[in-house]
Amino acid sequence: MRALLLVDIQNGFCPGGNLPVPDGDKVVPVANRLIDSGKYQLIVASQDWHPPGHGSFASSHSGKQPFEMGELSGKPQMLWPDHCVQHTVDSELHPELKADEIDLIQQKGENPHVDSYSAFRDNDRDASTGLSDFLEDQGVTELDVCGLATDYCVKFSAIDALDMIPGVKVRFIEDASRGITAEGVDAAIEEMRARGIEIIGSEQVLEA
Ligand code: VGL
Ligand code: ZN
Repeated sequence: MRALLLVDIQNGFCPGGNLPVPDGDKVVPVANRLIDSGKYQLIVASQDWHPPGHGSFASSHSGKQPFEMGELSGKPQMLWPDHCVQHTVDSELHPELKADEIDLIQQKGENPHVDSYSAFRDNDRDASTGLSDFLEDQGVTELDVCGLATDYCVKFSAIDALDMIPGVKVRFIEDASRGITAEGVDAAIEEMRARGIEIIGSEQVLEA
């Protein structure tokens, strides 16, 4: 069974949002074509869902600016602008995303003391969201991953999928994803490829 994981396609990561990914909104029409393709038996979206004052926010660390390194629970942490705060417009899925077709929305990033780039578990790997068990129980053998941002949440989600769902094949859909920096995207793609994740374009899904 083939599933699609749409990572963090939220207002906060699109132009006008609090942590905008360049051209982040451009993934929406591509994601919608994938959703409508009929190629997926299951469609899951992740949603970055931070409480106000989350420890990954620079504003929670005195004297720190966004995009500086800091520390969270004793570990190095990239400090972000306040973003995707629960129940704000910034945290909502992009309004043009075909949300009616999404079977499950997996929220993440609720623990103020640890960041959670992956849709599957916190960065310290202590707490899992339950998504890998759900996908395993559903019999998912092929998982396509795309969304925002390639160099953070998409990469960590794709690699964790491979590590946490027994026997799954994972593909990254490049044109349905955007990253924060060009260098970060190149490194993320290399890392995913090295781990055995196939890098594909949406046309490979649509034309299959
Ligand atoms: C993300 C930074 C902080 C992402 C989430 O969705 O890639 N990046 N929170
Ligand atoms: Zn976040």
